[in-house]
Amino acid sequence: MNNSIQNLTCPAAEKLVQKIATKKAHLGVVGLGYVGLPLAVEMARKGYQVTGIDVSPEKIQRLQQGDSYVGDIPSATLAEVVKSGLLRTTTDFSVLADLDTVNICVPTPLRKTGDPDVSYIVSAVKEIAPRLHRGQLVILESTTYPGTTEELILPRLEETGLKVGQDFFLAFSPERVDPGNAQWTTRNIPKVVGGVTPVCTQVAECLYKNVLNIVVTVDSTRVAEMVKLLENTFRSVNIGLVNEMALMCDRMGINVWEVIDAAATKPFGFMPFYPGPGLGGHCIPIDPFYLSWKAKLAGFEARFIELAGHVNSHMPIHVVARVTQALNSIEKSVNGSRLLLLGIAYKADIDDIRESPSLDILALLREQGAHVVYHDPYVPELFIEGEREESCSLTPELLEAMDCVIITTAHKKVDHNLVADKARLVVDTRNALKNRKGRHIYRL
Ligand code: SAJ
Repeated sequence: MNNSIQNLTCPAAEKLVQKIATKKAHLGVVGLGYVGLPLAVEMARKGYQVTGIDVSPEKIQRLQQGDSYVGDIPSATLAEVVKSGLLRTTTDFSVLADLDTVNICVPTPLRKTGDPDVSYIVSAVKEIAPRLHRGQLVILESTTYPGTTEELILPRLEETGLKVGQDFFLAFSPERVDPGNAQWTTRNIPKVVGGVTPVCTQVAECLYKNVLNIVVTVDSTRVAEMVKLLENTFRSVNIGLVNEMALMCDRMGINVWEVIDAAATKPFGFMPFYPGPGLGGHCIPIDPFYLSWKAKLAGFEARFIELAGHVNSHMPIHVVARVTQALNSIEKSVNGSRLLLLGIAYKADIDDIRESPSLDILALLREQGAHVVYHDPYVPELFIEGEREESCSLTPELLEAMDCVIITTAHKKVDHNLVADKARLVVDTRNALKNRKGRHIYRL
């Protein structure tokens, strides 16, 4: 029981803190994806009555059967909290009227125009607002531009006549879930949170302190929103830098991988990033553009973000140029060549293909007339423009039949030495072959 929040000047806040501290609060999570479901399960495992709400009947059905669709939550763990009755899930938003706290964990993608798509947040708030009641805490967790909580959510909630910081409480807390990371989990990743008012921050802090290990409070929702964008822009810009280093080293005949490994021996002031075929995933390629979009509205051009985006999005084209160069060495054109793409997922040892640069490379090679098949042990099948494709078995015969093999994602369970032994040509965009030598091996 953790009610180390003292001197609250607001009776409704005092009451909510007491309910949280004594585990009598009924907690809610809207959006049961890779962020919301682990949070809901963590809350239930701490003994709270939790209601998870999602718009997908299929998801709710699977959850009610204790069948997890999120890799980080084993079905056994899910089944335990479902069976105990502590975690209930539904598509019915009317339950919001009975909830003391609501965490919003919905997607925040980009539109085709490159502008932020906050429609999922707006939809969630439209369900919350009419059911908002005195003493309720609402926390947005979806990654978004600074100002979203106070410009998009706050007005819609205060239209009810209830006053923030007095009747209800509103905060922002960036999600930091790293799917597949066994060391850093929802429970032990430090949780940053900032409220619209100091009381909002204190109430939100109380909730997280009773569910998670470490809570870091900041002064406002805007600071909390910006924290996440700095974290992911940091990655995007540094990946862009190292991709540009790769292009530079290629032009200068220097092995960039060796350079990075040697630089990484510096025990301070350096953090290694690695070149790759481009930027995949639903965070890093997207989050920085939420920031640059908002900065532009403030009359500021976020040049690092734009430049990193340009460099990173160019990498698939560079990979295709490497493939062309390799095929030329055996007097083959891309057109008509037989190619194997090794790895479709956007990063190693996961099955997520969202924004994967492998898909861009596949499309570019096919546009040039190549016959491309793929192998990815985590992606057994793929649908491209409605056409279903299957992952080929990685056999010596398959490798020997290819004109060139392109390693785009270096899954640990793939035998890359077999590839180097059997393939006529290899374009290795991930240094999966490490120090293997051979005239048939081309690196980024
Ligand atoms: N990538 C490189 N070179 C690198 C690192 C990554 O090319 O040195 C590529 C990856 O192949 C991938 C993309 O960038 O295509 C993104 O990779 P990522 O390692 O950043 O992984 P993500 O997208 O799963 O990012 C998540 C983020 N977590 C959240 O947003 C909550 C990010 O903040 C984490 O730092 C990251 O996981 C992580 O550390 O694994």
